[in-house]
Amino acid sequence: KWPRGDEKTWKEALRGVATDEPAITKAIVNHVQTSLARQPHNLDELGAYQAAALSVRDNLIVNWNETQLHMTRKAPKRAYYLSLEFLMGRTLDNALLNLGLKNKYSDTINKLGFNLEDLLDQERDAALGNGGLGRLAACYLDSSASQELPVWGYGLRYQYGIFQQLIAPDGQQLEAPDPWLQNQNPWELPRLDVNYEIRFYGHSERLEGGKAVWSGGQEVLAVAYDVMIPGYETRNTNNLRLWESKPKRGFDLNSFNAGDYERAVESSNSAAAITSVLYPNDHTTFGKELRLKQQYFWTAASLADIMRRFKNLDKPITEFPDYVAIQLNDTHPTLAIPELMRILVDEEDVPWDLAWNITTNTFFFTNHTVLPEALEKWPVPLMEQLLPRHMQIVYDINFAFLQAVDKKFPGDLDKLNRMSIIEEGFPKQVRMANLACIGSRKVNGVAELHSELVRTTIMKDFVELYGVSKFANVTNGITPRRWLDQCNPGLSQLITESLKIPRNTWLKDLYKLEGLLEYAEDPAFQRKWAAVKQSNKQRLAHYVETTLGHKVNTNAMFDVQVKRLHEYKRQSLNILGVIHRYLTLKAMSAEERKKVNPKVVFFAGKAAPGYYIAKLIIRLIVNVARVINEDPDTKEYLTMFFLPDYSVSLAEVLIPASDISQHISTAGTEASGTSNMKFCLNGGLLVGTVDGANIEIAEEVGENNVFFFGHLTPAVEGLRYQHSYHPVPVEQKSPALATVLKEVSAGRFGDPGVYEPFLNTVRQHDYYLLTDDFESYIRALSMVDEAYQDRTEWIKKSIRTAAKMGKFSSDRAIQDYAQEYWNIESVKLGDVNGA
Ligand code: 6GP
Repeated sequence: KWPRGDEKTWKEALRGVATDEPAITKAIVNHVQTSLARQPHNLDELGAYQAAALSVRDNLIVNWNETQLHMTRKAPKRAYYLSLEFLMGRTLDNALLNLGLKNKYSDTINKLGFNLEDLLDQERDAALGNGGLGRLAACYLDSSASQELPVWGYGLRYQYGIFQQLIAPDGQQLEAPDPWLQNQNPWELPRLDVNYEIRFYGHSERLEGGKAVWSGGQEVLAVAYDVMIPGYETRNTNNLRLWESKPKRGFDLNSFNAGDYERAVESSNSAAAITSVLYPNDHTTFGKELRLKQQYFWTAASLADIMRRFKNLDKPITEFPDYVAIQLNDTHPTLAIPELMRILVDEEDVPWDLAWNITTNTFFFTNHTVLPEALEKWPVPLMEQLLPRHMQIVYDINFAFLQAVDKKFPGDLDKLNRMSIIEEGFPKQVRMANLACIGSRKVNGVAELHSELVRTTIMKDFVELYGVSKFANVTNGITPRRWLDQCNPGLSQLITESLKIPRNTWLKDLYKLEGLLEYAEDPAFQRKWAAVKQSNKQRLAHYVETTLGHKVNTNAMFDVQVKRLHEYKRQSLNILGVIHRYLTLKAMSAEERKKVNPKVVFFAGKAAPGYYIAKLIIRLIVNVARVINEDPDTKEYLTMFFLPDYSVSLAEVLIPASDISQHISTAGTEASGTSNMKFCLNGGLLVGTVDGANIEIAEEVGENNVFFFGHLTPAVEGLRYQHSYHPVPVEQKSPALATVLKEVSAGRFGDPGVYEPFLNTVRQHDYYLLTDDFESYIRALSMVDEAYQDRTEWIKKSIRTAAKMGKFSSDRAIQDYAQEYWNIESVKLGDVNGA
């Protein structure tokens, strides 16, 4: 029954999605005229981008709105992905491809006197993430929407995303703020009506039966901003809800009434500060109060929202886990566990044991690294002050938990100590990984090797307690829509033509790429394949020329390493390898050099602002590039570029252009890696260590198509022990490396002395095993050179690699989560063009 008014009047006026050119033109021009209040003669590219984006947004809103209504009616079980980071990148191109409107928009925009590609370049990246963990969350949202799964993301709407990286004249990284919201963000919908009050500080008074009352302190408001997540070729449009902090209206009435106006204003400032900035640290935690505030603010708002939605279903509270699954993206949202307990016990009057049962059937926990510096711990005194009720709940959880451990392993005090949520010491600390594990139904790592390391190292005791079935693996994936179709349209088209199936078929079932195998030997196909790579290399060369003012030899091999700067990722090994190559070239005669395979090496990546050694490595890269790019003896054979301000958008240009890319972490340290998958999907080959998802990539494409080197994971511990107790000088282990270090020390690349702190990490403890892996690394690079000489063989490898990437679609990963973890099913609204 029609809810109100005259059905016909409504229906005639309800706007559908604008899908034909006249409607699109009208929509764009309307936005120029009204939303932007501009005219054709003062419309610049930014304005034209905004008008186009607003018109696409209208389409998304229509679909989004229908999806939400449909989901509310169907009331399926839903999954929620709680992530402090969503590294979304740009939206317009992706939305047009998903809606199937790119060509029509391109034509329309031409007629309006602009070029779509130029407009796409006007968009600022939404860079609310640091690296792999945040980009994975973005790929998972894409796959969830594309597979019509009822999945929402919950995160924070930071005013400032990851910092903008500048390179100073001396080569150092500088950080500038990223005011990404400056020009308004067309992709979000402010929902000022959706808001929750979030409490901090105050005191908690225990009552009978495990309950308590938490009162006093400071309250701030969490306001929702909804970001529409379109699925590929479906009308299903999911939601990413980001919270912004605001002072609660009427702010601190007590100080206000006491005439202390300044204190009242102060509290409103601190409320806004909560969501002001993304912490730029990757894999490290600093125990900052504001970060803990962010974590609680976000988990409390998200849980309040989830609980409200559940209550609208009018089901008994015991059925909560039948309707709600919550994935914890690393330990950052772990406070959701005591928060759900607080809601159930204190607000819903659920007995403690039942509440614990509900909680432990709701949460799932993904670990993204075994590096010890990334395991979050919060000082008990800080938590007691900021979240007094949660601290009590954590103690209560821990008490019951330790009793259970003691029952199973009587008298094993060491075990109790290791497994306790509370770490003894001054101050005591709350171990978030232990809490996350204890409060979740399942724990997973992000690639086979990593999940095995989770089971045998950081979670060993927990595996003994709970049994191994709680600890599983979901190998990461990437969305082929952005990471092939969007970033490499030439290759996408070639694939569609060759497979003779519609583009949307293989983009939704990436295993279909295997059909390319039969063309690997076909010379005509090889030529086309190589031509696509060549034009992508030209696109990158053009980018380098316009940003750095340097010409790039596109006939050279393109060797790329792009990722966060971190000692464990060993950009250090790469730069020392480049220096070695340079010194070798210098020592050759002009005749000998002519036989050398020319190579261009690209680096990009940000270092955490406080990470001294990582920043020093950037400085070294930049300064080595200066020297070798100007050396007339060698520059024909070797050049190198550090591209500043790495981003999702820059990755979209770099990845399709690579012949070879480097994934060279110390074995056992890179949980998975996801750019390795992106490079391979675009026909780039890998040089890498036997680590993370490199291993599974090699399993798929065959070891002969991957250039592996270096020590294996089981050897790492022993080598580190050796470094500490029986050190062997670098000269003995690797004379080549010793020479490289000496040249850097001596000031060949500027400023003798500047790099000593970094060089000493290699000479002294060498925690990341550069000295152990250098020789085999150099050998692997020679094998790469050799393989590249036979261009036809290389192209075959490239084709075979891309063809075997089916497993690494994030659609597969999300199906795994949906079936094995969340127990949710897709709910179809309808495809883009039909009912
Ligand atoms: C990263 C891992 O280092 C990377 O190997 C993995 O591919 C990615 O997560 C996605 O799973 N971890 C982080 O970015 C991080 O901050 C706490 O971990």
